[in-house]
Amino acid sequence: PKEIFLKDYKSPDYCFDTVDLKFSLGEEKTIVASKITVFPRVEGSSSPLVLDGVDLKLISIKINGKELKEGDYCLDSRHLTLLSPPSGKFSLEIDTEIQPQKNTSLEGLYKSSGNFCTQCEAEGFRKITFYQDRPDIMAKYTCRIEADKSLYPVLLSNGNLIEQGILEGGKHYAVWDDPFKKPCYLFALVAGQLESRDDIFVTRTGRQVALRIWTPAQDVPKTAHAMYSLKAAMKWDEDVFGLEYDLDLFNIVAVPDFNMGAMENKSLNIFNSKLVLASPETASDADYAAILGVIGHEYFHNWTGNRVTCRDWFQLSLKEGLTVFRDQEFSSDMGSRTVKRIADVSKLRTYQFPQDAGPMAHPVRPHSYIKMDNFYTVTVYEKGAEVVRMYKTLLGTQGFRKGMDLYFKRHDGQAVTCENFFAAMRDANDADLANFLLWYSQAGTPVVKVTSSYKADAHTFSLKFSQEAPPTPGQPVKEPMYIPVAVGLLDSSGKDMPLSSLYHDGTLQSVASNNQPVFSTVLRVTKKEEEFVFSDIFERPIPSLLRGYSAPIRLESDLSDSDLFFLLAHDSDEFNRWEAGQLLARKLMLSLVTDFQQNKPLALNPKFVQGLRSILSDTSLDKEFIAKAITLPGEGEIMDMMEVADPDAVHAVRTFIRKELALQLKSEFLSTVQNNRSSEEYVFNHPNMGRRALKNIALAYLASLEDPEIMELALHEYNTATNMTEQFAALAAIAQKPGKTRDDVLVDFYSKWQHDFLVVNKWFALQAMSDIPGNVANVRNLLNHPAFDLRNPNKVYSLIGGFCGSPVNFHAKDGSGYKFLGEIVLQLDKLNPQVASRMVSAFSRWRRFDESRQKLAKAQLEMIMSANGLSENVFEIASKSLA
Ligand code: BAL
Ligand code: ZN
Repeated sequence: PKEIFLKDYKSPDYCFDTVDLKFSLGEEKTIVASKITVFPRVEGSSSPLVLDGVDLKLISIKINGKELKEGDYCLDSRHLTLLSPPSGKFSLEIDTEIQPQKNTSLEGLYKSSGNFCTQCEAEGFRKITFYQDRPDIMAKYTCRIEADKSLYPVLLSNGNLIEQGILEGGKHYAVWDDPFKKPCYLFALVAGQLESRDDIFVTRTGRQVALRIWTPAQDVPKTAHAMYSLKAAMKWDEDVFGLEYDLDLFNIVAVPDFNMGAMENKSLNIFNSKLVLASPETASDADYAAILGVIGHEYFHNWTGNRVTCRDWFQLSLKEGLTVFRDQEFSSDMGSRTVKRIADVSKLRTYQFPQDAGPMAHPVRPHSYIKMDNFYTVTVYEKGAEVVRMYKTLLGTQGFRKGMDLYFKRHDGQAVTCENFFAAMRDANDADLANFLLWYSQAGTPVVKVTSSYKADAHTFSLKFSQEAPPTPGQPVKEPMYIPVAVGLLDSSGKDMPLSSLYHDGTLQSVASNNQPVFSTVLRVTKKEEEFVFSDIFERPIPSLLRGYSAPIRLESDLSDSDLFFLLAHDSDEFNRWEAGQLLARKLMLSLVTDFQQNKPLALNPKFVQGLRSILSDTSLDKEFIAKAITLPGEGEIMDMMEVADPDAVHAVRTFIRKELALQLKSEFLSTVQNNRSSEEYVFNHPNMGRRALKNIALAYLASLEDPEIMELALHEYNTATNMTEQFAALAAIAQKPGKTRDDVLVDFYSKWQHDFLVVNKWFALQAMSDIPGNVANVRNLLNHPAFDLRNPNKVYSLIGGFCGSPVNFHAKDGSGYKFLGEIVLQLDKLNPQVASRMVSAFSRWRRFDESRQKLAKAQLEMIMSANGLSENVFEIASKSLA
């Protein structure tokens, strides 16, 4: 397989102006006729025109109406090359045949539940027709769709419907015209038996936009929340960024078979059903929140992605990091900012930090790839969003908005790079952002160490920073990064001290704003070692560092446990209150892991229990915040901090702490469950979600006890729940303990919900993630369950992905988990390489484990690498993991 490098980027020799597509959709074959106006980018040049094309049957090619003969072109399994095209503008017509009904890769045109749909990003358009399949080729499209009317009554594509009618033989047609230039990855087509929920959004300039969400008829009632989310997103983008929707129609289609979460095709977003369909009985609060965020995300792409797109795929974070940042802000504004920030930072730590520390580590803008699909990663998305957030932290809300405005003013209708975004932010604010661009090119999570000292006689408080970015594949040595560190100083009563000035680089600088002291300031840490000294500090403060998690780094400070308990109780930055609790929990867990490994008895620090008890009983706190604050760091996060990851020890310790907390806080947890029941109808809002989250975590703690009364309580909650959030939480609580009750309730849940594939996926995931010893056998059995299907990505993510997320069973000492995954990856690779490569990623950190596990995991990777006909997707991940 061939590696593609950013440094080799070249502008295309040919541009496309207009693209007219005609699809004749059929059961046996589909004919795609394309007519493209082509012109050389440099006038007079007549180099060969190379078109991408995979799994296509070429029927004919014409240039300016004249059919080409063999010898005028070259065809191989990936390209169609026109050897000597005309030197000026010309028309290129190509007819191809494809078989969407056989396409299990779910890229290009394929069938899902009998309907036709497309997924073209990143490089799926080349499975539809021969084309220059790269994002810097932007053209205006029309699309004519012809299909059987009774089988496919709804025919959709991008833009406006300009014509439709009846054809002979029971067929009909529709013609769509998209007035905006777009790259082919934003092309979309849907044809099928669908019905819509319709609504209208009136833009701030008074235009009426028709909104339609399409699903099979029986699911239309489950689209109310998606419609609410869409309208909220449209309004939010106007209010916050001044961005208005630009067409008179916006369509969303939900399909059950989809590799990703959703896709932002111009005016025809296609979604994984999981991220559209919700009802209180079938979807949890987490599902509702995900729908809000992803509907927002895809809508926001209309400006950040579609109107301004990427020059090449290396720039993916230009649109994804920015759009994730935008959806995070949207969700924050719609709910609790602190809780959303905690959730986003937890996600970064759980998934991105390990990637950044492993063999697949890559910069936010990767330098190379074999398969672009492998780079839709937490680094490009979530770390990319943190990079965008740092611009806002450095430039302020208004400065950031000025940068965004300039970005659109300069680049609307263009395919651009991360430097263009940086330049817009810098120029709009006349800012010195120094070497900030290193965030795009250096991989690895920087480690920042900070030590503090107070001089009572001089009234100064010093923070000394040192930073180190760890080596990553291909980048042994790193330069110091530009790191914004938001800081506040707490006095002995727990209040923020006023900050007015500090010494830095030998000068006294003001940190006041309009001559008024501030209570939090952003230090710009840019050197390998650097000191900031606050003046006029009249008592020893306790510093609150990296407030709001102002940079994606690992911070190591000299704060003592008692400082952390103080911050947990008092910090005005709620994120850092949570963070202080997490730091204490991490320290505690790591020290108990050592005790466990040395066969010492485990004991819980009473101060830790007391800290959690105070949080749990603090009625002034937001309930969702409390739920987050009493959640222990995940097992993966703790393993990540160990020299040699020990999944058994970490699991034993986390289980011990949970159980001990449940014993010692039993009465608090019991009253939390009782006081947070509700007889009201389900409402998706922050207070109600907080109530449910708190009740559910209390129940989960209690269920770790061997206590028949608690089992009764959990059963009661399961039987009386009126929404999926509480029903599923009760099921999960019961399922913690193997036995008849667990088995019966799992059977009951399936029989209740077997008609709803999204709920059944939750049932698969719950069993797959179980820490019950030897669970691999149960997961193997579930592969044969009638509701399971290896061809459906959601089912694979639930069952196989869920299993890999259970450290004790996936990393079982006997290698049974690794063997299972090895077998599945090979089966999946034949059906859907993108999904297979996501699954094989679970092996990538095999070197973190003990020798015996290393040997077993490595053997599976080698077995995969030796398989015949391995996809490039799996090859890239497996080979880089072994390198
Ligand atoms: N562009 C792929 C799906 C998404 O990130 O929106
Ligand atoms: Zn996106």
